[in-house]
Amino acid sequence: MRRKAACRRVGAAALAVVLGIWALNTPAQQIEEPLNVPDLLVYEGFDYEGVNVSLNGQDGGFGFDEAWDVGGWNQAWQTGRTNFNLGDGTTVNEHGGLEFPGLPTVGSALTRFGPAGQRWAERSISAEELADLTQDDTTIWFSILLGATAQGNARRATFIFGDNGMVEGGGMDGPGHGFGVGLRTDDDGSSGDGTGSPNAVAFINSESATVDVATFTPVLQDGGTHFDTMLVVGKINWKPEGTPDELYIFNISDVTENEPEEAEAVASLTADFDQSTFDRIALWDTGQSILDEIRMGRTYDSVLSRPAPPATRIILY
Ligand SMILES: [Ca+2]
Ligand SMILES: [Ca+2]
Repeated sequence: MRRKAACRRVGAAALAVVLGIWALNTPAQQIEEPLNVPDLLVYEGFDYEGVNVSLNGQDGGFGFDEAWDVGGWNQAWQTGRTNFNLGDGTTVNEHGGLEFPGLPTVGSALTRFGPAGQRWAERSISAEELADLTQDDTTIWFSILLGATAQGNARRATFIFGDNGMVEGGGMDGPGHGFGVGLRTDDDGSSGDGTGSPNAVAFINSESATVDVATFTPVLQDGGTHFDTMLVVGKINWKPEGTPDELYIFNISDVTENEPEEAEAVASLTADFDQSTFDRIALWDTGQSILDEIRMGRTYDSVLSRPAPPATRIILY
């Protein structure tokens, strides 16, 4: 019996080693169904065919019940773009997509050719996912890859989970509510240019945004068209009405590390929402910043598309 037990231990150890090697050596793109992890409810990787293709009417990803609805004027919001008015993109892959070490990604990203005009877009989330994303006394998470444009007068790209869309100037179309992240700053009621930092953004029964400027700014390499790609994660703690809901923004530098503590947030905001009205994600930009790999889920692991923390995997094996 002792020998059998020893064999089982050796076998388990060998299997753990093999699985560990597999986990270390398997490129994200080759993992089967990399996005199908527990508690990941909404995903948009901008996996669309073609070069310089309009986002309007595209309906990929999952967790939504409508296609993208795009407004604005001049330079279109497109996928499959690898050239920019500052030159060829320095941070995108051959599909025009952003990547981050260890994060599964697909296809292209969303961007524009330059700062002429502005664009906004929104997409409604399906009722089943909304029920899980808006419960009092729960925590939800989102993640997004951001490539801030090097062009200093156009760093305003914004992502919001809320109950209204954004329009001209990056405000909401009538008083709205939402939490999110943006490169924008606030400029006495209208958006201002940011430094490249991933700022916390909220619309609090307002047409204009409230912004908390982040303490982190990514690196802009010499000659870069965009700052180094940021993996930004948002944590939202929903509270019953009367108690402020909480938004924490994190800059993630290593996807293998444990869930960050709230004290590690680079920006945060609070607002007393009735989040049961939240029904969509909304985007806005005036520049050529790059947005990609939008995820929303019930856990930190889910918005990194990782099945469980490494420690948990070892116990299971
Ligand atoms: Ca992508
Ligand atoms: Ca609330």
